[in-house]
This record gives sequence, C-alpha cells and structure tokens, in this order.
Amino acid sequence: NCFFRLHSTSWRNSQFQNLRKFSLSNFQRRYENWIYSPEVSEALSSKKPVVALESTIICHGMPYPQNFETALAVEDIVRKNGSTPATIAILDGKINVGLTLSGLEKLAKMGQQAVKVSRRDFALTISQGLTGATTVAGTMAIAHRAGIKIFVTGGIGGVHRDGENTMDVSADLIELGRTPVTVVCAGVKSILDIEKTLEYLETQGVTVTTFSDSADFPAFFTPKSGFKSPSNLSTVRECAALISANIDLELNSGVLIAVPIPKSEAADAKEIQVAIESSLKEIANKGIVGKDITPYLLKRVNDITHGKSLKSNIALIKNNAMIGSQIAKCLAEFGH
Ligand code: PSU
Ligand code: MN
Repeated sequence: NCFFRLHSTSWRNSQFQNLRKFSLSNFQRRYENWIYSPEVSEALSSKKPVVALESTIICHGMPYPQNFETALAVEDIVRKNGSTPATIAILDGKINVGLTLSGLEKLAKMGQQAVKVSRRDFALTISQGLTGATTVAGTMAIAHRAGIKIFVTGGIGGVHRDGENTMDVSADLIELGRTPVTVVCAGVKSILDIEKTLEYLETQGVTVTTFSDSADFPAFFTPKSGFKSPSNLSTVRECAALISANIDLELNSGVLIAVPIPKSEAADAKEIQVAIESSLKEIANKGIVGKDITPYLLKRVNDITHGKSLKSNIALIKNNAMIGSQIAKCLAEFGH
C-alpha cells in the first residue's frame, strides 16, 4: 500500500502544495498538519495533566478487535486516574494528538496496513498524506512538541538479540536519549537482549527506574528479568519528583519508568520463552528484517501461546495506564 502510494502520487500536485507553503511562516508550516482533540486541547491550555498513548501497539502490536477494546479501556483508565489521554497517530498526513472514536476504530481496523512511524518516517508519511501508527520513538517526538511530559505504553523496543552483529537497535532507545519525555512501560520483552538494552540506555544517558520495592528490572510478561535496574522507586510521588528534577535541569533526555506486571497477571515464563525461541527461528528462516521484526514476533508469540501473551499484554498496559496517569497528576501538582 505504502509502496504504491509512493510511486503513484501526483508529483505536480505535491510541487504545487510546496509552492503554496512558501507564503506561510515556519511556525504556521510546522503546525498546519496538526489536529488536537477538543479534550486534549482543553487539558493542555488549562495545564491539566495529560498522558500520551502510542498507536503502533494498536496497529502492529495487537489483533482486531482486542486492539480497539484495549485502546478505549486504556483511555478510560487514564481519565479515571485524573489525567487526559492523548492517543497519537497520523491520519491522512495529519498529526493527531487525541483521537476521535472513529479515528481510533479506523486505525484498529487498518492494523498493519498503517505505516509504522518512527522518527525517520514522519516526513514521508506526512508529505505523502498517509495514515500511520506512531512507535514509542515517534510518539515521544510528537508528545514533546505538544508539551506532553508523560507517555504510557506496554513495552519499548530495545537492542535485539545478536544486535552487536546486526546493529538492530530500536530507535526508541535513541529517542529516549534525546527527548525529555517520561515513558512508563512494563520493561523489555525477552524477544530482545535485555542486558544490552539496559547498557545502551545508560550510554544514551536515560534515567531508568523500576517502580517496585525490588531493583529487578521487569521483563514485560514477567515481573523480573534477572537484570538489575539502575534504581527503584516505590511511590508515585517519588516518580513525579524524579521527572520534575529532570525537566528542571533541562537535560533534554528522557526517563524510563518500568512497572512490573502484577504477579496475578504474569504469564508462564517458560511457556513465553519457548514461544519466543521458536518465533526467533522463524524470522531467521523467513528472512524477516528491519521494522517488520517486532510486529512479527509479537503476533507469533501470541499465536503459539494461544492468546495467553495477549492477555498478559492487555493487563500490563492497563496497569501502566493507572500508574502513569497518577504520576502525571502528581507532576502537575509540582507545577509541570
Ligand atoms: N514492544 C511491545 N509491543 C509493541 C512494541 C514493542 O511489546 O507494540 C512496538 C512499540 O511501538 C515500539 C516498537 O516502539 O514496537 C519498536 O519497534 P522496533 O523494534 O522496530 O524499533
Ligand atoms: Mn529494528
């Protein structure tokens, strides 16, 4: 779909649009493609807490209709815990901060037909008028420009296994190094190399903390990865104080808060591990590369575990939404 659009869009038409834009100021040009939902726009202008949510998890991370139901449920949890949800995506070339019900449904039904938009994909997706789902990196970039400081998701990308040879390191890690947004997630999936991911976050200068009494960094489907988190904080208030200090210093780097999945919702570690190993063999055999790797692994792990991984995935993102919304509320009380 994307390939077809690239080669068929009228060149003359796009040249014409570019010429028209010369009469606008840089500022007008920058925001001409942005649409805020009334709810988000009101919250931002009255300095109420806002929580950004990503859309790649909807289009490339979960099947329909669970993706649609989960996206709606997560938005509601954010509201119930005192913040306003801002799901971010690109619809027909426009950056949407906060989606309507129909926008959300369109994306959920499009699934993998939507472009997976990380930092490098914005210019192309917008200039070609395409519809895209933003990754953690993409969502952070937009959230920051919209003035949103907290972003909740399930899991972030990381250093892939064998990444020292393939150089497959998610752009999420570099974005965390250069964009001052806090990402609340359930750690990193063991489809990745968790140890190297933590190492790389350190290199990028990202403040990493685990929201727990224990300093064990979580492994997404399970509360413990066996790798030590650089720090751990056990209250929402401490998390908000940490973010506040990061913002005040203007370090311009991000914060990662890893929230372990509640024990009652955790998946069977061994069953997940077996599913991951066999999915990793499949990508090698099928020659799947680049941005298609993560969506493929997520889907196959879910198939092999007969939906058990999806069930845990939904539970942990809801838990993250609750905590992230509470942190955003507390951060607003600190004046941010
Ligand atoms: N990990 C998950 N679920 C997801 C993703 C990662 O458990 O949905 C998505 C996120 O949008 C993340 C992206 O930003 O995959 C990372 O992709 P890549 O590995 O290609 O950088
Ligand atoms: Mn990659």
